Amino acid sequence: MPLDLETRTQLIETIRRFVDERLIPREAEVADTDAMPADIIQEMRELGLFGLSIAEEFGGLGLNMEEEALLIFELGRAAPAFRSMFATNVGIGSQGIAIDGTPEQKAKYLPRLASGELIGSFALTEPEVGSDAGSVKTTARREGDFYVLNGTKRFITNAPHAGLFTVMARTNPEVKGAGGVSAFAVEAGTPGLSTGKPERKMGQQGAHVCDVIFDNCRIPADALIGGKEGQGFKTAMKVLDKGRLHIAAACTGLAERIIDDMMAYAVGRKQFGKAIAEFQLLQAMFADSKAEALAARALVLDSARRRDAGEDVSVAAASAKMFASEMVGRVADRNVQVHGGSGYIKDYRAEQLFRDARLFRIYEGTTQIQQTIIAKAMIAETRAKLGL
Ligand code: COS
Repeated sequence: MPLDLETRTQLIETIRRFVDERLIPREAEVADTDAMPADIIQEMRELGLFGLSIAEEFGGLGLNMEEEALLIFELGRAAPAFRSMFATNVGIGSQGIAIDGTPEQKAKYLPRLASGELIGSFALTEPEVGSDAGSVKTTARREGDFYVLNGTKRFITNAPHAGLFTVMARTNPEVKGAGGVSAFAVEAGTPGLSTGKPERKMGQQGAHVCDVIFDNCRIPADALIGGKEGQGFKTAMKVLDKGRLHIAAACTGLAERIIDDMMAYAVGRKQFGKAIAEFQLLQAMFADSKAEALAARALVLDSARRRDAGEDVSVAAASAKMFASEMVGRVADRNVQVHGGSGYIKDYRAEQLFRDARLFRIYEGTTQIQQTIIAKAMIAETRAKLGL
């Protein structure tokens, strides 16, 4: 059930205050220490952020996609590492189970994911399998009442903190493509599962990624998500459709924040005897940024409403993710330019947010993969229309 307008407005205002008063002031500390403060994680738990998208019957807030997007616009205004802390539980780390899990799997894991007691991670990418996600090489061999997992997953967000992994692995070696892949819910601490050293990254310090290694890792057969082999790739794609809308909302929120920073600097900074905001060459940057951020917001909300109405949003989600992530890249770049020399100096947030924003064009599907998804659907639709 959608929230009534008053509750929704209150929730947005609470989150906005949390972002302005608690998260933005801690950005430098998180970036410098590359760690998420325990008190902030606890406050995120208390606000219900880990369970935004998880149904109320499992202890989450049960928001629909439109409501989630509205909150992520706000949360996206803080440096992205903060959102990353709970976002895998809201999206890719829980939704495999929420969308395709058996009733037992949902009952077992969703309450602990919703409360933030358990951090969920999504393990699809491998050293040799990035964009070509249907080619996963990690194997899951059936042995009686168990599966035995072998392989390595790479760049897995929140893996160092995860208690539960959604793992895509090949159950049928005869089928080389997507149809041979199954999804599993694998608990951290299972013998044979280990995590690598956290990667050193370009940006988003405070958010952590590392390898996840399976070495004869035996898991019970009922860890197979949905209880059916060969469905794992489709589960992953459904999870990513939703995840891409979430990322597009995060990009939009970050762009809106950066625009505020850009304007505050431009109005305060004087050159040639007046505020640099008075110069028309900069005004073009402000106007382009504003119009593009408004367009992203509208696209995200329209796509989210379509998903809530039960439409297939693969193309809309790919379009929103592509547009919003490219847009925030341009906005972050203009902000560095407006800041001039200060834009290159660490004491200002412009350079950090520029580096932080860069990841959005890569993870949960690169811009080029989104283009492929959109174009492929357009061609298929046209062929069907023309009977070709
Ligand atoms: N929802 C449900 N099912 C989907 C789907 C979706 N969004 N997208 C594809 N499928 C289904 C297809 O219908 C097809 O089913 P059938 O075999 O029954 O016809 C199956 O999945 C295979 O689809 P397709 O042939 O399109 O797969 P491809 O191997 O061509 O791969 C891309 C498609 C490139 C889009 C996919 O591999 C992808 O998204 N790659 C990027 C992965 C990514 O985002 N990684 C980021 C890391 S995770 S944070």
